[in-house]
Amino acid sequence: MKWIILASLTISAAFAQSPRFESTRLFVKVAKGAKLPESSLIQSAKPLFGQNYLVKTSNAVALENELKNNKQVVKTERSYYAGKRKLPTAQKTKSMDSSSFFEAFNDPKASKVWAFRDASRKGVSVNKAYMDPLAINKEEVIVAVIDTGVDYNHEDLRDVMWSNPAEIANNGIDDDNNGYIDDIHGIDTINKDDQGNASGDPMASHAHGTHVAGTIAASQNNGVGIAGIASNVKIMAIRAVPDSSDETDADVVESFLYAAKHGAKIINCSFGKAHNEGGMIVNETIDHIGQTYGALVIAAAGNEYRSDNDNKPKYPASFPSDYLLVVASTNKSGGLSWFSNVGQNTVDVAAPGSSVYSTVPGNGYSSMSGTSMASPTTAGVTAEVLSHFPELNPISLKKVIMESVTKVGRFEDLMVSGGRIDLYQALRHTLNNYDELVRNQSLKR
Ligand SMILES: [Ca+2]
Ligand SMILES: [Ca+2]
Ligand SMILES: [Ca+2]
Repeated sequence: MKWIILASLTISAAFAQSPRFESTRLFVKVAKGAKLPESSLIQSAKPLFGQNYLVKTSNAVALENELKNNKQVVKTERSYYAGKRKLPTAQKTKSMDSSSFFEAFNDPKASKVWAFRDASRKGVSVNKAYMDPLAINKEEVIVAVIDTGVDYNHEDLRDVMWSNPAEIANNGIDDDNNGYIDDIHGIDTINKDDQGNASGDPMASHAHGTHVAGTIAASQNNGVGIAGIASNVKIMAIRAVPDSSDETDADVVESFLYAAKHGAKIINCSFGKAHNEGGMIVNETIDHIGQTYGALVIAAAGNEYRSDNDNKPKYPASFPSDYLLVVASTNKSGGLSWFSNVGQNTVDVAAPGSSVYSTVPGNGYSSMSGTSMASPTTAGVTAEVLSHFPELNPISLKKVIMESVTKVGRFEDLMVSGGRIDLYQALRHTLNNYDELVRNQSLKR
């Protein structure tokens, strides 16, 4: 499910049933040096990372039982569904008082993105950062949007889409031999071929993912639409969240691995579920891609009306990985959005997520609310910082975002950093502490 405000309406229904899992897929972790055991129940197996496999099977429960006492097998995990939820609808956008603050961009609708305002006006200082830029060359950063797909033909997104350099479009061939045919802008893990491979076309099935992508990276200064927060980002689109919001653990793991292996340094997760059946494979995957590929995962805290994630964990937001930055939502007044979850120990920062104006499919624009929108606001800020300082590893990057927040008194007990992120301050903070940050990174290795 996506973390959108309407989600809370159906939450009790989701808990009423016992959790559903995929009957034809099972995670299997074998002992070091061991091979995957042979079994008539195993149809095929895909190595994931370390000793982890995703196995295609005729019967996941029977295979689970068969492997239970096998000494070569460390553990098995089922691939659970998130549970069906209702999706958000676009809201009417009130006209904004855009005349009273300066604009860094010529995009006609950029003034509707209130997060661009200075901290004193409860935004994250995007305008200020661009009006007073650091004299540093910016490198391109790939940001993966794991969501409902992205309208990669949108007028304000088509120029910022990532393209797989080794793949030739529309020839029906997996040119780069990565297991996906014609994966130009990303993959669609929901539409699978007969062999169970994800399709190569992540076109949007719902407005959610397109909205998330625009917040991060919509083309700046092209005289059209809005401006994204980051200036040198390519969006990798990964469709893993169905319109019924019922994503599976296996698709989430596959999405993380695809994103990291193809160069995404920031991965936005505006989705999650309010239950976990004890599995840790998603957390292990986040650790793996952080350590091996230098990727930082940014996740929405969830929208269960101030529910405390410390006591009622949400996933992936509440996993313990150090490579996870978890985001609550703020409104135009600077306070916590009415729907946003909190967590003194498990939610890291807050960012604008109420009435966020961004791109929707078909060259459209609209407002949406949710921690789903606060997460990409943070992904955009984080990507812009990484563009300036590409040597930062994910741990340092998370640290500077958290240390440079604008403190909000009431947030002290609600999240780790106690404040709202700020692009201008994050860039200055990184510049001022750069030597120390990079030195500490090298000591860690
Ligand atoms: Ca391919
Ligand atoms: Ca091809
Ligand atoms: Ca634009």
